[in-house]
Amino acid sequence: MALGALLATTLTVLLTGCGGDSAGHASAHSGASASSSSHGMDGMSDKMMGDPSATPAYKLSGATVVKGTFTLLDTRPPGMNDVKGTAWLAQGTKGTTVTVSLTGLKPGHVYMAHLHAQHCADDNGGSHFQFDKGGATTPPNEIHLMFTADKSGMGMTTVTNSRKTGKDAVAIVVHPNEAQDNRIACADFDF
Ligand SMILES: [Cu+2]
Repeated sequence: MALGALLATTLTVLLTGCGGDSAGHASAHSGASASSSSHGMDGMSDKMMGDPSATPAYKLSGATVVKGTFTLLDTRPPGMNDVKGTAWLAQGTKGTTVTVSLTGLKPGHVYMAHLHAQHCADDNGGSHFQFDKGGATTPPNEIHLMFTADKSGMGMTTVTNSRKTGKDAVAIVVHPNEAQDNRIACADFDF
């Protein structure tokens, strides 16, 4: 009887705790999605800039995968000296899938990575890779990955484009989302 009462009390405390917590998370999440859709994107376009829960490029079966290790660029902003990471580019029946995974970022900050048309040693990656050269500077004509660093400064996301880049998207460059002229790090794919 006493044990039953104790269990009931414990359960009530747990339920109350969970209720308060999940309400807090729910409002935090709706705040986050409201701010990401304020970039003028609908849900479809948001996915075109990456989905952290999508199957990463290195896990795709039947696709040809190349990999690159990020190296810091001299153009990086202050406080970005510990950025490290890897990018994978897979090409298969789904088109092109790209995954980036980085650590050493500023927690809570938003970053943008693009596929670039030149190698890292060549003008820090040069201009963006484009399927139709001279066309739109947005996805799906370019491949962009937008992601937010977590509390530990880790950021990862995956994006898929229905077309294949072939060997023309030779590198990937990561930028602070609010200052995309600023190049933090670059990785050459090992074609
Ligand atoms: Cu870029």
